[in-house]
Amino acid sequence: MSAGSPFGAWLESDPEVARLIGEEYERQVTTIQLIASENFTSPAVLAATGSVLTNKYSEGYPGARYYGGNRVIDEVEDLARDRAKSLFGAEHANVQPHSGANANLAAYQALLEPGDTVLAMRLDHGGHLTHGSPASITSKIWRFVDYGVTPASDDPDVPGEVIDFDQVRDRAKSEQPKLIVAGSTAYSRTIDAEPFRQIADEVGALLMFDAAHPAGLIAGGAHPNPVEIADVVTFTTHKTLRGPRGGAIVCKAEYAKKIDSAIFPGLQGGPLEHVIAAKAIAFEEAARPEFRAYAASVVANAKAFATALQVEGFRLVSGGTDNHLVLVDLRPFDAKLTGKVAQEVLDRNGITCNRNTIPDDPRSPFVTSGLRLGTAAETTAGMREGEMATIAQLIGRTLRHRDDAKALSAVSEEVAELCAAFPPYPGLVGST
Ligand code: DSN
Repeated sequence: MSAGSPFGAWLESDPEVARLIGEEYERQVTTIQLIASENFTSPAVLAATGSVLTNKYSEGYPGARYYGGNRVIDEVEDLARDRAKSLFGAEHANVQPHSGANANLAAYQALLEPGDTVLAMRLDHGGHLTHGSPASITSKIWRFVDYGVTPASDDPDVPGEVIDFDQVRDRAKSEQPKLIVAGSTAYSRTIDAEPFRQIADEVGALLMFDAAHPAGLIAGGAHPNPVEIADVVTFTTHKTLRGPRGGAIVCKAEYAKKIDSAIFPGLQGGPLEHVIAAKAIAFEEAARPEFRAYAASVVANAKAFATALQVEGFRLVSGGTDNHLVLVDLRPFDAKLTGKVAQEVLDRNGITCNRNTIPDDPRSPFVTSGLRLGTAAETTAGMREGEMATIAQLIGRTLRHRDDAKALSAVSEEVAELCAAFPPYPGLVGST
């Protein structure tokens, strides 16, 4: 095992895997993590995901399992469900989805019949694969129609590249969807559930809010809570919520039975109770006052980052951010620079992020003209607005001097110094 890994002697029986985990640990703590859907979970969450709960089969739900020996597991899952309900003010919670994609699939399965129409955000305007991408099974089972964002605007009084609610209403009226999906995977503005609810009510549709990205901001009071407004809210537990990798669903009591049946036996088999225990820990952590401060810092950092990126000459989709991410349009910075090349150059120099399509991107989703950058992980590591300005400068220098080995070497050194000053796991043995 690498000297830098804090994950102990149990892995020594498999040196190959131990080495890889150690190397990944080193990568995470010595490079800057800007992927908007990632975070650093707490040591307690790491411990629960590595616990003996992984040994247990518990198909079913607390009090109604298909296997014996679930007395303790029932308590674990009940605790996680109760904490999720309390955190989001929900009537019902299902903590079994293995991922956000599964949570979305289950919600569709619970609320729709095959062939029903769903109105959701366009993928290239910020929607998710499970919002009806032709590549996703969702589009093979249900009929998806889409809405997008308004055109870019130079007029400060006309907000550009924000959800076009006139289009949402027009599409809802003409397509008569059974379900409207609010929520996105690459949208840097607040998503208010209220106007979606109004439109859904006008056309007699149900409303689902995909809160995969803002779940932690919602828990921490830095984004409006859609739970009382939407019929069903799906989310992931590993992004801004800072828990283990996984999904969850909260909903009104009237949909509880359908949602539960859609997850099991509809979509999944045995739940991952070690992950559910870790979700319970994350829900408790997110209810603490310090998590409110964290959520506020994530947003403040993203705003500072946005300003500093603009100083570097980058155009931001919608002109800025209200949440944990910014979407950079690289074309005004350098018309020849694609998202793919930018991601690769940054990666080689210790800055981890992902390429992303921008609205109406002329390039393919594999190449793209944009980068998506998020502040959730490095805020957990303790970075604040000053460090965000430094990272924006490092990004600008890396991409401007991407063929200059000396300039890139200087960037890599500064990245290493910055990461050494903000270790995400300072209490763990072997961490830097
Ligand atoms: N891949 C997730 C994200 O990065 O937003 C969504 O599935």
